[in-house]
Amino acid sequence: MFKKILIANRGEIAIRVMRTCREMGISTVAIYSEADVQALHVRYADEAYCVGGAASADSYLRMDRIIDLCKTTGAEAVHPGYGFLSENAVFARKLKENGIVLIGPSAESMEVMGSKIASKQAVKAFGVPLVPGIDEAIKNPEDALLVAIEVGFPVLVKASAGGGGKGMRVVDRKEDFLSALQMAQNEARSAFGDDSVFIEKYVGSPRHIEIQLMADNYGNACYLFERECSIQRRHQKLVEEAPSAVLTEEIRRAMGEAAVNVAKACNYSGAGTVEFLLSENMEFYFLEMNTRLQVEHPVTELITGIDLVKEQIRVAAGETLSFSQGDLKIHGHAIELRICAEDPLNQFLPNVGTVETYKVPQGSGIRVDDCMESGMEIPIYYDNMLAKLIVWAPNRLDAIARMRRAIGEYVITGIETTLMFGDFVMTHPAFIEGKFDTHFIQQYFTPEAMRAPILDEQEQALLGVAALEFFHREKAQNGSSVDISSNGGAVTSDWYLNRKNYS
Ligand code: MV4
Repeated sequence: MFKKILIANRGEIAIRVMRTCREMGISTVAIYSEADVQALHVRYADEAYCVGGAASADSYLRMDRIIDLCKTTGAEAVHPGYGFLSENAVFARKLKENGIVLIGPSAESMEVMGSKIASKQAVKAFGVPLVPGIDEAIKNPEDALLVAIEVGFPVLVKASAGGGGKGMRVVDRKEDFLSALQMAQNEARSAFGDDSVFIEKYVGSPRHIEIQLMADNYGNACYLFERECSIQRRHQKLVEEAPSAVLTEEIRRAMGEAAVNVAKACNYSGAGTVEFLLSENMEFYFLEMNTRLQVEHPVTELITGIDLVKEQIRVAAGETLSFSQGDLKIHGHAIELRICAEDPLNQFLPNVGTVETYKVPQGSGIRVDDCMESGMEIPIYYDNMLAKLIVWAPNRLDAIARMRRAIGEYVITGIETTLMFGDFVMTHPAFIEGKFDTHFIQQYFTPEAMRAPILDEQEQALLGVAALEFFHREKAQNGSSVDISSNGGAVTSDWYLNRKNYS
């Protein structure tokens, strides 16, 4: 086993990784930028070194300095976290050339999965379901039009080098196809330096469901069930949960097995996530694979009892997976809320400033992954996700109630965050009933709905668990009677809105 690991990241994920290292008796090396001198991840580590200026390109992305630091500190392996260098095949290759282990997959796996076209071609032979369309870069626009007519409009033109929603264009009518194709190619060329585009049937109201998997270097691969990530805004996830409220055991197994086949198709090693679209009629299609540990991995850890970082480290050190598929079971329900420095009342605009008071919720079933303390100034150079609030409970409704309780206890003053938005989601009938797709925020969210209590005084007495029981009593008596169209469904108490005064 490794004796020392360098964590090439910052913020909550750096601390998350170091916590597991400490439990495994592995010492930790942190890196930091000039903007992060005061950061908590620096203080958590056994050793920490400044690698450059505030901008990521001058510090957290400096491969040369990171590799030098591994040599001078004697770190045998690098954990890249997510973002930064985590899916960079050049970095993976450089580490290997220098005899340093990357805690992640091979450069080759990253490259195949980094191209949408290459990944579709690789997984097709393994029987993984693909969205109808073509899995080749379009060469002849006229031929592409024929394919588009065959799969039926609307179709989606996607850039092969795109990802996370970048480089996509919906085409509703065949009359618009050729000009849309041209524009998509131009956009792809200027954004990614690669004008390869392909087409897929547009899936109208999909859910985003992804499968966590783990593979070792001896051909073993297991799926650790799904995460539902449909509550997104502009391709940024805000709420994730495991398991999904809608998967049957049969679909869960089929999706899990498809994900394992994706891993086999690219000779995968370590932790990875396969993204699927789930259509309204419960058909699922492979979208892409993320070759890193993801932000939302804690919900999977809470329902499986597996420490994904520990498994990553074990696999990278050449050990076999510590479990087989038959050992894995879903236990209870977990929900994660991302706490971002954004103002939901003002179009989720990022805001900067200093955190005045910071107090985390505590008690049964609560996990907070953060890197924050009272008085901390938030650097403007990096991602604005500051913390993750994750709850576990024996079932989904209890997890929702627990999330509401935890949000109520959480105190963050000085900056605006997405905490209150979390309460909007937890109290929305469509969320409570599990009837939502990737359009949830667009469909239901307004600042007014988040601010305004929709229940009368008597009903407000039903807050908390009682509010959930109220919705479900209604549902049981009248079918799906709760009107989710008229009022946005926020249940917000004076106590909740004014809680800063109580703290
Ligand atoms: C789609 C789609 C509908 N049909 N593909 C968005 C991000 C990228 N990973 C793929 N995405 C989509 N691909 C077909 N054929 C709809 C989306 C999509 C989406 C997917 C997951 C989560 C949120 C989304 C929001 C808008 C569009």
